[in-house]
Amino acid sequence: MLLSIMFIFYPCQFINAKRLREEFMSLRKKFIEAVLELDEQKALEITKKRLEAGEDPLKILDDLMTVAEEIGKKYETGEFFVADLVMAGEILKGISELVRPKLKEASKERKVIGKFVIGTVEGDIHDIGKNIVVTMAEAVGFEVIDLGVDVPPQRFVEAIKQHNPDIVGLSGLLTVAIESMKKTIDAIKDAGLRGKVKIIIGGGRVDEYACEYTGADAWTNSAAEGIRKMLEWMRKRKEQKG
Ligand code: B12
Repeated sequence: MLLSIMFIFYPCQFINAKRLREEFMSLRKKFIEAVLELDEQKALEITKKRLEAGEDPLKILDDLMTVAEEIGKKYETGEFFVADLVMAGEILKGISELVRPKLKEASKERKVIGKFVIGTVEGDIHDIGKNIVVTMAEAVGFEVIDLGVDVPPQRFVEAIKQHNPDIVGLSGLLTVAIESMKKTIDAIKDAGLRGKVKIIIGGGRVDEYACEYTGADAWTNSAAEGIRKMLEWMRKRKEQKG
C-alpha cells in the first residue's frame, strides 16, 4: 500500500519541481529581456512575481548583476546613451528595492555582532550595490552607518571617530573611485585610526591590484562574498578578545 502511494506521489513531486524550475527559468528570461528593453513596469512586475513564487532573492540579485553588466556593455559600445544608463539605473534600483526587504527578513531577531561604516567614495554616485551590501550586513547582524554617496575622505575619518566601527566598507564603480579609495585610506592612516578598523573595498572595478594599491585589507565584487569575509573578521576579533 505504502509503496503504491509512493509510486503515485513521487512522479507528481518530480513533475511539480520540474514545472517550477521551468517557470522560474521563463520568468528569469523575461526579467532580463524587460530590463534590457528598459521596460520598467514589466521588469518590476516580473520581480514581484519571482519573489511571490518563492524564488531565492540572491538568485534575483545574481541576474541583476548579469543584466547590469550587459547594460554597461551596451553603454560602452554606444548602443545605449547616458539617458538609457539613467533609465536602466532607475530600473535596477527599483528591482533591488523590491528584493532588499526579503534579504532583511532574517535579521529581525539577531543581536548586534559588530559595527560597520560604509559609503560610496568621493566622485562616485553609484549606490545600488552599496545598498545591497547595507541590507545584507544588517541581515547578518551588523549595526550599519551608511554615509551615502560621493563621500569625502574626511567624512569617513569623522565617522570612525564618532562611531568606533569594527569594519569600514568603501564602495565605488568608476575607475577613478580607486584613487578616492586610496585617498580615503590614507586619510584614515593620517588620523592614526588605521589600526582600529578592517577595511574592505567593493564594486565592479576593484581587484587584487586595487586592494594592494589602496592599502585595504580585502576586496570583492560580490556582496555575499564581502559579508562572508566580514563575518570571518568578526569571529577572529571575538576570539582575540576571548
Ligand atoms: C546603473 C549605472 C549607473 C547609474 C547609477 C544609479 C545608482 N543609483 O547607482 C547612473 C545612471 C547614475 C550612472 C552614472 C554614471 N555612470 Co554608471 N553604470 C551603471 C551600471 C549600468 C550598473 C551599476 C550597478 O548598479 N550594478 C549592479 C550592482 C548590484 O553591482 P555593483 O555595484 O558592482 O555591486 C555589487 C558588488 O560589486 C558588491 N559591492 C559594491 N560595493 C561594495 C562595497 C563593499 C564594501 C562590498 C563588501 C561589496 C560591494 O556588492 C554588490 C552586490 O553583489 C554600470 C555597469 C556595470 N557593469 O557595473 C555603469 C558604469 C559603472 N557606469 C559608468 C559610467 C562611465 C558612468 C558615468 C560617468 C556616465 C556619464 N557619462 O555620466 C556616470 C558617473 C556618475 C558618477 N559620478 O558616479 C561606467 C564606469 C566606467 C569606468 N571604468 O569608470 C560603467 C562600468 C558602464 C560602462 N561599462 O561604461 N551609472
